[in-house]
Amino acid sequence: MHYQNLHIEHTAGIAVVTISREKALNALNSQTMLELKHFFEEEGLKSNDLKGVILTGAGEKAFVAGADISEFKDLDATQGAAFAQRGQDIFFSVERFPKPVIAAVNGFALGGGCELAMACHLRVAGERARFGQPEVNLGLIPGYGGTQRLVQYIGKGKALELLMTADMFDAAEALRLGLVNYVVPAGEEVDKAKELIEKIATKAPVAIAKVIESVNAYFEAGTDGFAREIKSFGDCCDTADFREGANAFLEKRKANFQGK
Ligand code: CO8
Repeated sequence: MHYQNLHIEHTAGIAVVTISREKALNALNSQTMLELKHFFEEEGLKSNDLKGVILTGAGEKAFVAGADISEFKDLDATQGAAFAQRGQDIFFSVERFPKPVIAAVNGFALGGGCELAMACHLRVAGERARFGQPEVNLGLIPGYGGTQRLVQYIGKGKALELLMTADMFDAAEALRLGLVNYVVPAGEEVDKAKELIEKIATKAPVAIAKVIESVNAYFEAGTDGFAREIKSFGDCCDTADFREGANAFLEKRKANFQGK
């Protein structure tokens, strides 16, 4: 696929995916959503050497300022629901990606932008990052999973307040609420995310994928997360990496994992 709105740079096994619509504060239009879908459902899954993905926004002002308002202002109920369904499906692909996906939040993360950051496994915020779910200002509610994932991260009471007041909050507050994992000086978001991916890359890749799958199972309607954990634990026992990890421990050496 020829990407128009994503700039993708691979360095040392890490894909830095930059959403690049700076003039519209990196708002997610349909083309950008298609490109995210292609990356997370096809291209990114094909690369065995990939250690992880970092999502960030072009420029210094915004991570992503939301879904592109100009595209959905005339939707009716059926079209709106289809729009939200498509977005949710793509964000599930991010959440279910088998390698770590980290949002490097370099500025505004509003509406669909906050929802995209929440679909990532971890979030590193720069000091200038600003978060919020302002949809009620537009007569809408979040449609890309925001009412669900905000509750998952910060709890029902505070999530309801932020969803109903549309208040923006800064990186320090996001850290206090448990929405982001780290706050770093502006400009250092991607470097911190790389450091985290490098650390995770020293672990057994199949086990990392199973951690992601098992944690996601907790939030899947109709799924018994404990049962999924048992199945995934068993799957890990069948891997060469488990033998290697256990032997390396007993032989007092560093494990050399092959991802098998
Ligand atoms: N969509 C389209 N364009 C945008 C968006 C957006 N979400 N955000 C900013 N822009 C554009 C502006 O229109 C402006 O364009 P132009 O220069 O052509 O006038 C440019 O980006 C710069 O923006 P501002 O001039 O407004 O910059 P400020 O520094 O004054 O303000 C803000 C920055 C506070 C971020 C402001 O731009 C803003 O409030 N943006 C909108 C934020 C918002 O409401 N986001 C939520 C959108 S709704 C959503 O995401 C729902 C997701 C689920 C959808 C489900 C489908 C139905």
